[in-house]
Amino acid sequence: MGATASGEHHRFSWPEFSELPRKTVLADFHCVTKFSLMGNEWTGIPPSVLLDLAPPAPGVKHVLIWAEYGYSANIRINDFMAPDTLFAMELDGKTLSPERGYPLRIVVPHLYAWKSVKWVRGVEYMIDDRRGFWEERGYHNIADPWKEQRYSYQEEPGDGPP
Ligand SMILES: Nc1nc2c(c(=O)[nH]1)N[C@H]1C(S)=C(S)[C@@H](COP(=O)(O)O)O[C@H]1N2
Ligand SMILES: [Mo]
Repeated sequence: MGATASGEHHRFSWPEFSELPRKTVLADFHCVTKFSLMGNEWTGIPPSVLLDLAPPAPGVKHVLIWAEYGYSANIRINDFMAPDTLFAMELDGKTLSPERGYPLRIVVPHLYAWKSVKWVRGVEYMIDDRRGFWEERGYHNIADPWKEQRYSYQEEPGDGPP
């Protein structure tokens, strides 16, 4: 949804979506409030596959990942397209459990874990930057754990919407 190249919303049924080509990524997980979980093996669909099927309009710089219960997270388009980002359906070779995001979650291992939205419902392409659930409540718009970008007061100009 949002700023697609065609201007149309693309919808995928679960059978359509789950037949897309999968890959597996080995990744650590960094929560802001908990210790990192190490070495999970996630299997799912790379965002590049979705970007090919539903191309964004020129000028799209961020996506909002939408979930059940109104949860959302803002992810920069280059973090979304990063090689370790995945729409995961399996963890360590097994279908995701409900607590871990069944049937679909995004994993963005190189960002703080609130960006790894569980129970994904949709992707909104954005030309104008807008905050997601935690970013609206004081968390960093970009969230690189190696730079310890936890809170929005740490943002530099251009990291988030004014
Ligand atoms: N839909 C949704 N996704 C979410 C959250 C949430 O509350 N709702 N919490 C986030 C946070 S803060 C963390 S630390 C991770 C936890 O993922 P886990 O349950 O697989 O460890 O999920 C993230 N994804
Ligand atoms: Mo978290």
